Amino acid sequence: MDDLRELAGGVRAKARNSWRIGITGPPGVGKSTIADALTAVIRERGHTVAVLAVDPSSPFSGGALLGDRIRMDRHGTDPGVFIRSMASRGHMGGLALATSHAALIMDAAGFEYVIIETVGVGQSEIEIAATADVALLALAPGMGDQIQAAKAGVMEVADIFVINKADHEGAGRLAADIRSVLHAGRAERYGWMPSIRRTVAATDEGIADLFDDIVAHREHLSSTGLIEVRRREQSEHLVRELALELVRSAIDKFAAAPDSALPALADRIAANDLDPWLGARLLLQSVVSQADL
Ligand SMILES: Nc1nc2c(ncn2[C@@H]2O[C@H](COP(=O)(O)OP(=O)(O)OP(=O)(O)O)[C@@H](O)[C@H]2O)c(=O)[nH]1
Ligand SMILES: [Mg+2]
Repeated sequence: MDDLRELAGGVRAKARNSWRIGITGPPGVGKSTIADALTAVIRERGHTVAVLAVDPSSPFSGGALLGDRIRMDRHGTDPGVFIRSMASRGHMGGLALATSHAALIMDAAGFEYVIIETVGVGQSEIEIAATADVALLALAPGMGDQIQAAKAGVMEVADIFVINKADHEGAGRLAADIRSVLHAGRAERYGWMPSIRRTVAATDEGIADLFDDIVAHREHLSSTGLIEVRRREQSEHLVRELALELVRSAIDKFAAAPDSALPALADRIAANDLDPWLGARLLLQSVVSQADL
């Protein structure tokens, strides 16, 4: 990821031309299948596309890579398609940095669309929405209760709800559940009422309509000028993540130094001689004053 950071630094001055489509959702809901089908539609419409599958839970790129490769096989020889899987756990800055750096490079390489798939665990759904120009939340029938329960945060950041596996029973009920949650809260995002689209990604059904939704959302952001607001918020998110990363690595460096004051601080905390919060403040002060930021 350090290489990625360096590489991304080199392309930063260039204007952004690509449109970032984030796809998130629970494991197995069909995100990779949607990405694959969407790639086919985007190619049919004459655009190039890069697909990044990010696995926030795995430090290895083994299994996910293989799975995604297999499913994306129909685009394997197409020079207008670029496909990569990456793992973000244990890497510098996690998902937000990994994806925004990778997306920046894809942009510089001239891809018109960049699809970023992340499995919805922990904070990753919010992260992906903060990085993407359009955030797709994929769900499948039978997950209605899950929506009611814990997904409020994610519901708020989705621009398009994709009800995939609409060939399974319960798609109508799920759509109704989503609608009721949307109506209960402040649903509009950047002046856009999230659309709800049913798909059977495995047979490409509904995917062309899904792309039309993506285009309509894009036109909305462009014509209202709200894209500028969104991009600024993306930058704000990114710079905060970067700052956190700088602090984290400065702390690591501080702790690893041979003359580190950390063991002495820890001894005092262990002996109840120092409040841990005060210790943390002292640590932060020392780190920031000494750090080569
Ligand atoms: N019946 C049905 N099956 C589907 C549909 N879309 C995908 N599948 C199947 O669902 C399974 C999971 O699909 P994936 O695309 O790998 O799902 P994913 O969300 O990317 O999974 P993770 O990346 O592991 O979280 C595969 O066996 C797909 O063939 C659909 O619309 N209908
Ligand atoms: Mg997948």
